[in-house]
Amino acid sequence: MSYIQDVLAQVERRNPGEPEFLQAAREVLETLEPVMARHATYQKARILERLVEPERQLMFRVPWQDDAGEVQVNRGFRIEVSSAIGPYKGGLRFHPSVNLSILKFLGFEQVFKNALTTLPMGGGKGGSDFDPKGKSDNEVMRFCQSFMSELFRHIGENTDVPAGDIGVGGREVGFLFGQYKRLRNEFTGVLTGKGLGWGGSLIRPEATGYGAVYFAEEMLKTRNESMAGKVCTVSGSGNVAQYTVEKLLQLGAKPVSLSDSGGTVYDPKGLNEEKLAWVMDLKNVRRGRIQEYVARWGGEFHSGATPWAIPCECAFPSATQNEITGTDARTLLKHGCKLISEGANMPSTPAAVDQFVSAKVLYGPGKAANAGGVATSGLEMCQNSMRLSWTRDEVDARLREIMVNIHAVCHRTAATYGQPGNYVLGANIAGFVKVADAMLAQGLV
Ligand code: NDP
Ligand code: 2IT
Repeated sequence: MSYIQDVLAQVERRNPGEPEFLQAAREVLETLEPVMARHATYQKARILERLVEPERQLMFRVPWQDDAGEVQVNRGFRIEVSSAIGPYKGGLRFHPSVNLSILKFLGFEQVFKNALTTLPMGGGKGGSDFDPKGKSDNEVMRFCQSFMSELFRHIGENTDVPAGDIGVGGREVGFLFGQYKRLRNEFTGVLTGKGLGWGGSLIRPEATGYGAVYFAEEMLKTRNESMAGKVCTVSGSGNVAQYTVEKLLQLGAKPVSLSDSGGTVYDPKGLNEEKLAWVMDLKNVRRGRIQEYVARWGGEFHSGATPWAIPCECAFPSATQNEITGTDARTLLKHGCKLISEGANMPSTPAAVDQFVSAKVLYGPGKAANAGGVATSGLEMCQNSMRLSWTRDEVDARLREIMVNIHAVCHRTAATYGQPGNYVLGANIAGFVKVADAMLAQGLV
């Protein structure tokens, strides 16, 4: 068995019952064969064995009281995977499916993604199995206060800087920040995704979706094409999906779908600014279901379905992990889909990734394509440190430049390692080398 397969076998033995973490570890490690072969020092220093073991994993009880006065108990987590190139950085996810495996996969991916941004951020992830759906604002506040009453002792602006992810948006970051400030008696940039009036950055809400489209544009340029006129499917209808649609519209593309856990809306006429504004109100204010779109704007609702059976030229998975199966990938390719830019983290199953890579379509894996969100979090940290705020145009220009650079480094690295156009290989190797070299320089830690 090869060295990498040995390491993976050990990861499998030591992390039973963690399928998502094993999937992420396998996906990264298997593309590192050529770099391990060229740099014997990485193997000697056991860089891979160290990276698959988070520096620290925190699990804690989160008791809170619901509006009926009943006591509820959830589980809280923070997985601090690597501080090799900066403070731990990564989002918090509140969703009933959250468990150790999901957060370890997200934290592991985050390490390489953050390295690709070129900003000084290590990797981590956290969250809870708390479900914000159907909860009152007061219940969400009490939960966030209880969650932060334990988390505060482990984080800090130079230690670990959480942000949002699924189920954690501006409302939750506000409640979390308020409780941190109260417990520590200090106003610092300990969280990103803050409100604009209290330390947030312009463009942070837009950044992940905008970034995924900027990355797509760069991939298309390698084939002398542009987004204009392209029919695009988008999954999800939360933060990432909404701003993906906004940027697609700005570039003259035609987004035709959105989804949530109830199913998919297909609008063959395409979304427009007015329809998107209505969706933003539905999802961010009224907190309703995407199915309601059809009654207001027409189109079809495909109950319980994902958007991947809808013919498209470009696909933007922006909901959750493993939302594109091998069968979905086959259908997408059969319909002529030539670009997939992942706004979500690990939305394609290994079978889907294999098909995209062997079909040589433009496939931008999440750790590259959705890095705009955390990159702009890095820009928020930078503004907080300087006690300054940049303009919208300035932050957007920096985000754009970062995405262009991530594309360039992934593209170049793939070519250097003999697989031009393979962004999976390019992203994994480029992210890994930066972290591995920092680990070598810092000794055995
Ligand atoms: P939101 O909570 O704002 O939206 C999530 C969307 O995905 C909702 O429409 C939700 O539907 C849907 N969804 C979530 N889980 C499932 C599921 N198990 N099955 C079907 N649909 C589901 O989250 P974000 O938009 O922030 O995150 C979306 C993805 O992007 C995630 O993979 C996240 O990790 C990734 N990401 C987010 C970044 C950010 O800055 N926010 C940065 C980089 C990546 P429903 O409401 O019905 O659950
Ligand atoms: O997956 C991700 O990159 C995020 N959820 C954003 C993390 C961050 O710290 O902004």
